[in-house]
Amino acid sequence: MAADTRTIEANPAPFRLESTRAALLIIDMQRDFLEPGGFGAALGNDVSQLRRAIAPNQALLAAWRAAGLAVIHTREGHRPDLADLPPAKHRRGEAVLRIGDAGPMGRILVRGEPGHDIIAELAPLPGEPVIDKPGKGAFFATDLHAILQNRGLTQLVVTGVTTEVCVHTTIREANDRGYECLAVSDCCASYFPEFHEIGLRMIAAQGGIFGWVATSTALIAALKTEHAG
Ligand code: C5J
Repeated sequence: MAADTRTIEANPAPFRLESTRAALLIIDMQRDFLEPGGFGAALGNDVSQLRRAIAPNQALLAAWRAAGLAVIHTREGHRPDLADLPPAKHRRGEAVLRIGDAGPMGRILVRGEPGHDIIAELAPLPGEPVIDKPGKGAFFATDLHAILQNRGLTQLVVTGVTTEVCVHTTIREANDRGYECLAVSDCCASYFPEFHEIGLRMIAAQGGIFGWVATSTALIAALKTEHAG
């Protein structure tokens, strides 16, 4: 792909997307978080709050793939023997179902189980790396940094769930590693709308302390623009 730069209308300032350096990083759009009967629902959450991000992600993913840019997906989950599950994470809360328990979509948040899969609407294509992460941040205990470095990818356009947990943790980790991060507001979601709003504001505050925030409309418009600028 020829290198080009596109300017995205964003907060706190325009974001200059460089096609050969940019990856779309889709965080944890998994059945366990987005569908009834999964981990999110077991924690007492209303999954419809997250499902509003599905259609914008589909539109962005289609435009991004059509432009020929890199796509990376992540999934939060654990080994079937739960050896990578910290006891503190396992014990936490008053959940009906805990990580590793059998639920309607298989064992909760366990790799290889149906609930751990990425939702069908955003299924990865062959060649798109899928990062399995045991924590909230996509850099912790994964090979994401190596994959990005090996491919010369230094800009991350981040979408997924949940805004204030895995999206935020990943953007903070990426920021400290020198990546430029753009969060796509309507392609992220939280079980708590107020956390979503504040989470996005925190990214762009203080001159973009963690990065930039843009809408999928602005991003898709720039991706469809013929000329660099
Ligand atoms: C959570 C995530 N919320 N993907 N995980 O437990 O944000």
